[in-house]
Amino acid sequence: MTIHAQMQTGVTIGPEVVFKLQRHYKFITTQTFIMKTQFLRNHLFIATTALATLTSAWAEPTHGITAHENGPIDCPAACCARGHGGHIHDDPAPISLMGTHAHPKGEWMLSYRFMRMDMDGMRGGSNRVSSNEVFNQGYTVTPEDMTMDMHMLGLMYAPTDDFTLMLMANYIDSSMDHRIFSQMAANMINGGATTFTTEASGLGDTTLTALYGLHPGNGIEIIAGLGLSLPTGSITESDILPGMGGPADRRLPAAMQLGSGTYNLLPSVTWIHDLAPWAYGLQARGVIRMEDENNEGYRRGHVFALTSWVSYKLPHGFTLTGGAEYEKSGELKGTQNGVSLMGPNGRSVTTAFGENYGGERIDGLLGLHYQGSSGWLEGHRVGLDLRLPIHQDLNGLQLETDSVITLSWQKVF
Ligand SMILES: [Cu+2]
Repeated sequence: MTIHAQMQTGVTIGPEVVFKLQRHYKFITTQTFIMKTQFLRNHLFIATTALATLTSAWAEPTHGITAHENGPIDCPAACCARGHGGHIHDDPAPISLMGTHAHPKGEWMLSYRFMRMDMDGMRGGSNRVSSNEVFNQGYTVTPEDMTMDMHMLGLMYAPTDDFTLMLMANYIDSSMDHRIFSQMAANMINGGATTFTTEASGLGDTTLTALYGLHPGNGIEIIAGLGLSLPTGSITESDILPGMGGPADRRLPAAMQLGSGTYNLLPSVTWIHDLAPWAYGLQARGVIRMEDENNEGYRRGHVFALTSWVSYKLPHGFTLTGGAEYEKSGELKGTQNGVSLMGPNGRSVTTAFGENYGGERIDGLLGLHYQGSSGWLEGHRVGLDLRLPIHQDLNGLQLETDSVITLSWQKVF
């Protein structure tokens, strides 16, 4: 769709003008964005460190004497939620994390999350690289930026006091901007336009998770989760792409596909220590691909993530959260069916190659959520969560992530 518009514009006012306008606009937005994120990143890091230090200093002296706001400190999830007319058991975890609470028997919860991920500029390992540096490594096309929006609809139900089931469906909407290495190559494969955009949208993979909650007392809660990810997201999305003979409808690389194409196992363990008004927690989780390859000849890498956070309960139902997350993911294995590996400069696009997937990253998390306890707000929980990168060491050449924003709404029935 977008490429049609660009090409039509290109014919009217010339591709060079369009290209210059785009570069100019991108330069300005990139400069302001870098300034903004750098500022936020520094402050987020300081805030997180300060919170963590304060909490560890606080933890021991208050242990066992602080009254839980919703009851005694060793009150299990079941009694808290029941005793207070069905609001969500006080979940102090950042709202972008899943599987951080269980429900009492017979309780339902509906949730909606909106996530926007912004990526701008390429990275090789932990260093930023320019488009020209990508071309110098033999690629014909480089991604320059990407936006991914994800709408997540979740349903939780507890058949017993120990087990909670969670179903989650996603709708994904992605857009990626690219640049071709030279005008001559653009003439050969893209009708003369040196930039193009690809888009894909639709249902993502669906997950079904069982959570088992343990309450050993003293405000400690342990939740073990085991999920199964079903390959409901399409991996055969296409868009107008450059290639020999000019732009045509062609298969998109895995980075733009909506699903993984494989059945994945999602184990997780969450440990929360609630010392109201403070709480802190740890979550370890993974994505294990249960097949060697999907129907299109590849599989994405396994993922391991570890998140630690602290939260502080403010008056009037507000909770502030801060933390850090480490994530490691593997390369993409196999060869993507229908995705060309060759171009006029040698290789096609970075996303066609499995070595340009996965890597290690550390992100800072900062969030605020609000839990309604009376009137029409009773039982509603809304929140905002911001993730900013502290460290990224990506495999091969990939777009770096600049920010992830999550908005969330939850309601218990
Ligand atoms: Cu829930």
